[in-house]
Amino acid sequence: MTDPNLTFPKGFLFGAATASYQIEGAVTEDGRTPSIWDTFSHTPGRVLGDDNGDVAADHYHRMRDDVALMTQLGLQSYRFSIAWPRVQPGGSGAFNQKGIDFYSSLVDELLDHDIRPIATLYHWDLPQELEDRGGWANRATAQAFAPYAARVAETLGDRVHVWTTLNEPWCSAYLGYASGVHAPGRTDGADALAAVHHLNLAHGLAIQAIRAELPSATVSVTHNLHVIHPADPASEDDLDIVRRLDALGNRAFLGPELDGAYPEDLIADTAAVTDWSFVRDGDLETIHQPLDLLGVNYYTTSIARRWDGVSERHLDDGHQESEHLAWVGVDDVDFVRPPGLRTAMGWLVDPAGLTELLVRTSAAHPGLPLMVTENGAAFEDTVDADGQVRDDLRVDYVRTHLQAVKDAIDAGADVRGYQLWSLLDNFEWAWGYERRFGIIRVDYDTQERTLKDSAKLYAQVIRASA
Ligand code: IFM
Repeated sequence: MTDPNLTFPKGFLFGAATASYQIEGAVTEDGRTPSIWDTFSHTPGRVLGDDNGDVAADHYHRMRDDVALMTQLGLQSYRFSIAWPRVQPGGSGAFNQKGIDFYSSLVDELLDHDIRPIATLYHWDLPQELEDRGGWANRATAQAFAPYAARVAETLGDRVHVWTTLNEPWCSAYLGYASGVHAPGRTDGADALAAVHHLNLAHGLAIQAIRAELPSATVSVTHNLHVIHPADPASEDDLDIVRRLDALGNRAFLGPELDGAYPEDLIADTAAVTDWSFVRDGDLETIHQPLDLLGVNYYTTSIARRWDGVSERHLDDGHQESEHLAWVGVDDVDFVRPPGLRTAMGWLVDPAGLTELLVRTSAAHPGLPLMVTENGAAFEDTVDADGQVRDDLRVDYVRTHLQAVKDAIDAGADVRGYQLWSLLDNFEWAWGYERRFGIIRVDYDTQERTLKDSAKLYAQVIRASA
């Protein structure tokens, strides 16, 4: 049963989210060329079980059936990403009409079913050729992003309800170039900070390109904003660690994008790693584009303290362990593991953190609407003898996090929608197919889809709120 109080303001968009490499498969079809994730996942030892996205949830071939499932759930929006190497093989030069046609058909299919398309231009599948020329550590990658964005905007046009430039550039920069647990698997702090800047620059250039094509488009970016609390709120040391993590994790992106400047403390904290000379005159003006919406991805909260150099230390902030720290320059961080329910990712379940994040972000940026562009949980699902997936833990997770969104709205946050992660079980990056986030189960042997109980609960909430 849904809680009768769990109703949302008129116009609030309930949807679900996915990403190209995680669901599409068909990696060599119709002109698509390899991305950094094809290379990474085909490198032995990089992904759990040496899984890869070659087939994934086979969405490329099952797109219409998947849209039918969205319709069955009553989804009002669908957040998907566009694979750059499908649309522009190699990341520069000629565009690939067949790749473009796939996304064009998807958008039409969604609109035919009254589902609003929310399109993300970059959800981590960088064309391999661009990585071969330096990847996000190279300014040229940001410059290459603009013509790609322009072409997609021109083609999909005003059929797209919300445009998102980047998904979680924190992961692209720090997991890809510092800790190396994501593609391209590099481990150099200076490269990671250069990647932060070039991702920000790509965002600004893409917004300009979209607006040049579609002056009235709704444009946004999505961040996995971090909620990090000090282990001891009275400890200056712990508070300072949290400030440094916040600078790297949140303000390194929101600073230039929303306020037109990198935080001074970030530049000072990382002075031993880089002099930030990759920031050129005019870049901050390019990055600082007006936004219509800010996408917020939320899964968990963290607790951090300054490591005393003696006691047992945890470097696992919820992503895969690496001997190289994702948090560039915060060499004395210790992530504390408080008791409490954790998901299969090891992430603490903390719905109050979502309320806190939405209220805080909305208050800090008045006039900028927010959308929860991802929220969800991996749990170890089982299929019962009758074929049903009774994913009670995910049901609770979804219910309590929807309540958390409602609490944030009631406390004054301007939140316009909720895109549940994820529509389907999919390729969970370095964890392969081992971690299942879907509200729809995918049997990877047969590609059969089964609505889990969480999907049924979500459909009820949507119906009750409509
Ligand atoms: O699967 C990912 C997604 O691609 C980006 N945000 C977090 C999800 C769960 O880890």
